[in-house]
Amino acid sequence: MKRALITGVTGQDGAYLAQFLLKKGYDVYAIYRRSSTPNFWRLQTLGILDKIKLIPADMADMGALMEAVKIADPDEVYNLAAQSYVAASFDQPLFTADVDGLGVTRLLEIVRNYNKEIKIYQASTSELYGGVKKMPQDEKTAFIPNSPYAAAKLYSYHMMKIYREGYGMFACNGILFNHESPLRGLEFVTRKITNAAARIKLGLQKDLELGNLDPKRDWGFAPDYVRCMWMMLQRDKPEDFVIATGETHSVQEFVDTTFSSLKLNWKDHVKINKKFVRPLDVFHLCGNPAKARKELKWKPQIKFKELVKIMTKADLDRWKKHLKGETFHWDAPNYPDNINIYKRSLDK
Ligand code: NAP
Ligand code: F7E
Repeated sequence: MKRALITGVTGQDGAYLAQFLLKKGYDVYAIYRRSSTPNFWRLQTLGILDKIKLIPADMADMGALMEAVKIADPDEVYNLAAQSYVAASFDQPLFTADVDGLGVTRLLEIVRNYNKEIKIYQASTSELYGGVKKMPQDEKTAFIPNSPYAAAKLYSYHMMKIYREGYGMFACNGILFNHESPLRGLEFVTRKITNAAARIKLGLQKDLELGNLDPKRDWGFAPDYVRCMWMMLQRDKPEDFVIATGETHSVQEFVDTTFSSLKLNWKDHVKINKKFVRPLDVFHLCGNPAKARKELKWKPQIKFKELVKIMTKADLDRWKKHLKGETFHWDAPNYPDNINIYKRSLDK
């Protein structure tokens, strides 16, 4: 049985990837952050919390990370942990650099010392192309990061390449364009829109405040993208891949498509609030996934319109059930009793 170690398992991608690997028969280990309020709602929603072996660790804590790698003794490591919210990276640039940048070097050093045969996937990002004018962007496009988040991810992108070329390690960057789902965090623009539109439709909310409506993104569906992470590690040769749909749409188009699908006029509800405008934004992203299509035989199954439909329906259904008195995992964050959290004192 293959063993995988996932960092960032409580996030959108981590949850879908864990589900995917469990279905493939993997023994799934994962690190999670010990916080005052547990954050297992995605794993609970997918019904897989009790199937994952959880190890408390933080990307900033080298010792705990080292212990996690030893306990998991993995064939594959998927590094998805990050301070992933671009806007927050302007408020916390040093923390972002530590976790998203240095955290990757910590992991690489640990793997290099422990077992150089372990394959590592790094969650790189289309944000590396922040200021690029050329469309579409591919693996050969030069990077122009436009945020502390992107700068930290650019550092880790290069560290992956340096360890691959310098030490012969199987280290790959997946340069993933935006990908969304009903499990997307509520502060990201897509989920903020579908959640608010559903609430407005049901009379639970009146308005939705957004920042800049002009930026364009290449939005795909998260489950399609985690499949690709795995595919990258099944090859004989480690390489970096752009993962995208090849289509681009503005924030305003996302708003319009969502509200129209609920028979609402977005102009009656959307207000602009400068609070959500970033010091420096990224205006036009569109990826060219030709290399992934050719070499991994990967292609996205869900594109823009279907994505909006899936997310809007999930939020509408949830709020309808909420109105009937149903509760959800994310309403009641508790550490359930029946999960496999590794305890040093007991297990050693
Ligand atoms: P997400 O939902 O924000 O999840 C981030 C995960 O990282 C969470 O599990 C979080 O734990 C964990 N984390 C944060 N800081 C940590 C730390 N110091 N130590 C250990 N864990 C930490 O992000 P996502 O959308 O799933 O994205 C996954 C990865 O892909 C991220 O690295 C992101 O930067 C990158 N990426 C995402 C996209 C996208 O469109 N989704 C595109 C390109 C790249 P808590 O639950 O405790 O906060
Ligand atoms: O913003 C604009 C905002 O926060 C998209 C992360 O997963 O994808 C994500 O980063 C656009 C930006 O995602 C609001 O200014 C307008 O131009 O949903 P977002 P992001 O910044 O593209 C990349 C690939 C990652 O790697 C990241 O980890 O929407 N926008 N008004 C707004 N954005 C937010 N969040 N909230 C607004 O009210």
